[in-house]
Amino acid sequence: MSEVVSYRLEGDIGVISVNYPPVNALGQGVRQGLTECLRQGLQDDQAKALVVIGEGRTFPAGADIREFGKPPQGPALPDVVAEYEASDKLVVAAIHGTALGGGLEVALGCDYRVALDSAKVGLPEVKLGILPGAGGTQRLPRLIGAQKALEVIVSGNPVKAKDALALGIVDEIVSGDLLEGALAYARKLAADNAPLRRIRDLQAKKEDPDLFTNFEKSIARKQRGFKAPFHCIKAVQAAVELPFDEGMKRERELFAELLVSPESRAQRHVFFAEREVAKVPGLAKDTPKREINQVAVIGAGTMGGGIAMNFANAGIPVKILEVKEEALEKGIAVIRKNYENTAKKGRITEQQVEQRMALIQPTLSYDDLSDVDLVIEAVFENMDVKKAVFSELDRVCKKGAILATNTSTLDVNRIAAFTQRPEDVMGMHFFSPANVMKLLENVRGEKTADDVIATVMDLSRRIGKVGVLVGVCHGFVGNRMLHKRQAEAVQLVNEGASPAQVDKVLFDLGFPMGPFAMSDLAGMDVGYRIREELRKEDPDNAPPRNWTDELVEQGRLGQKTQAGVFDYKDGDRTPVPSEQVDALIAKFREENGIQSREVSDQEILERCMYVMVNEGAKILEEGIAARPLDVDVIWIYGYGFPVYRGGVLFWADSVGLKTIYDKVSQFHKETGNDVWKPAALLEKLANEGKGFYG
Ligand code: HSC
Repeated sequence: MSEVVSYRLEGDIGVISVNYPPVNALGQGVRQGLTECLRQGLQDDQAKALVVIGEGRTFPAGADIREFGKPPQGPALPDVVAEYEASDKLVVAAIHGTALGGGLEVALGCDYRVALDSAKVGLPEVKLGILPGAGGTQRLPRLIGAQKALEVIVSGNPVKAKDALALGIVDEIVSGDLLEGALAYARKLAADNAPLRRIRDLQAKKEDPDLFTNFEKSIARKQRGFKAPFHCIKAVQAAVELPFDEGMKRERELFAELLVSPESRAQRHVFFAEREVAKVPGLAKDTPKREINQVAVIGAGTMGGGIAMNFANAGIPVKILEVKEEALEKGIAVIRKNYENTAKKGRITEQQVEQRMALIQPTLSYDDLSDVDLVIEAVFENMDVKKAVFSELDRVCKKGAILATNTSTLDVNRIAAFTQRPEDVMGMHFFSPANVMKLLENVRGEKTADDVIATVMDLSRRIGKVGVLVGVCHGFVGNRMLHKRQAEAVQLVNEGASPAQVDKVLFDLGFPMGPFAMSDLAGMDVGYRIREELRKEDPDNAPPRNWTDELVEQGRLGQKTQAGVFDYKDGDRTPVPSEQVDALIAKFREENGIQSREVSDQEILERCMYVMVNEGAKILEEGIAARPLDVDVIWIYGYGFPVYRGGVLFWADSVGLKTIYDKVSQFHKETGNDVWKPAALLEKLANEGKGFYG
């Protein structure tokens, strides 16, 4: 008998209960148990109807993803669902938590579904690069129509119980005790002699003759490079066009194709990596955490304002400090406008706008920060300015307050040394726009205390971010790799490529935009300031001047001035190649005696990507990132690296580290440039025939 699913009688209703923490995933034991308990319930003469329920935090949240790629063990989930659907006793699914993927598919095999008002249902398989493979693509369109089913399946987004009721996915909302509610509902159905409801017997309706072509068109841009959303559409189309059993066969074929696809392997890797980054090697699980109930942000500019919004969104009061009243007022007005725009799009209510604004308290005085538990500094990237801020924070903040810097490149250890409490100092590097981007690079200083790290990592999740712990070096993980790539992109242009060509190669790899469009978006002056700071602080390691410096000096700062590496038309973010910039590049080549040559797309790909892989390997060697997965999560959530390629280092494994190492060595020989000196780790792995992931 299964240990993870049990059967008992509650009065005249049989209860099948799944208990497989943490999320009742439908692993082999659960599938076996569900089948056995169903059979037991069917044989139990005292049971007039059956209820399926999950113990602990949720109804099954899907198939057990860890089983994918391993030899399948019966019973297969589609067969389990089919057996529930074939039951000649009424079965009611009682849903709480998140009935996702295979979990919802089991519920769709039941005759009726009741849900707690706090529950969510959904078919998120697409986010793992697969599709619902236990009949979800065949039953949901039959239940709610093809259009709505496409929206649920192709987005993969969870649906709240109340909306699921409106759609017809659930039949009844229960508040209070779910089991009691489900038993009462099942008894009523039995008493009323309610019919069995087998979704397979319904006809799926297509409301619009061009539904599938139009739907495909509507997602083409957003889902560029992904395979699963398009397979999901094909599967739903089969539900409309084929009899149920043939549709199931089609679903199975499409599922099988996706399961072995590199895209799905990468997306599943990201699913686990995203969770793994929270577990910091060497940091005990039970490390105590400091309480964070009141936060402050220094600087009400774009970054500071965005950072403050994260806390207000999570219901945490946040003070925001500026030295000049005008700047403070402007910053607060921008935050309000951002919220109002979100409300206009219907994503939050007017009431939420006011609630969040009420949590943001402007101040002009450092003395107001004496009671805060955490301060995040988001001022100008300049050591002298940081010194002034941290000296003030050290003076006013209470003992035990965490002092964080949002610096993207400066030395956190030096910043910590401006205080008498370096153990309380660490970096919290938000990515722009800070209220949107999910990544938070949390930078551990030499002296940062363990409980400070544990607190900040936990807080990252509380405010909806993916926090990755990194060590101190110039640019940390993300920007350190990025700067190497940007420099290589510029060098490729110096040699003969055009900015548009370089951008296209990286766009085609799956980046949301190329290196030059990206610097135009961020503002060309950002990189310029960093380079200038480096030229002052560390001239030996600073990059030589190039045509991009000249662009900035001519006032071409990027999108904000409608001119950067590319030109921009008013209100249009499309980069247009600029003759003025081409002339500047030609002048630069001439002045430096460079003979322009044809640069192939393959060379662009190799140089822009391999330089990052090599730098990533150095970062691992130095312990700046603990694991390859930390680097990958940073690139996915901070820079839009395509999820379906799994991250820069996961992608490198798919190319083969020997191939990359050979090229890196060749570039090193040809250029003598230190950046191409092969990382010892890369060399070792390549020689052993291994990848970053073994
Ligand atoms: C699926 O269902 C395919 C089907 O269509 C069937 C196909 C059958 C085909 C057969 C053909 C013959 N599996 O996120 P958290 C772990 S695909 C294994 O921190 P939260 C997670 O790794 C699945 N493990 O919690 C973590 O482990 P750790 C569709 C899973 O409260 C722990 O649980 N379903 C797992 O923030 C806690 O997770 C999904 O995609 C799973 N399915 O969020 C749902 N789900 O502690 C994926 C979680 O060791 N899951 N874990 O780090 C989620 O979205 C979130 O985990 C929840 C909970 C919202 C459920």
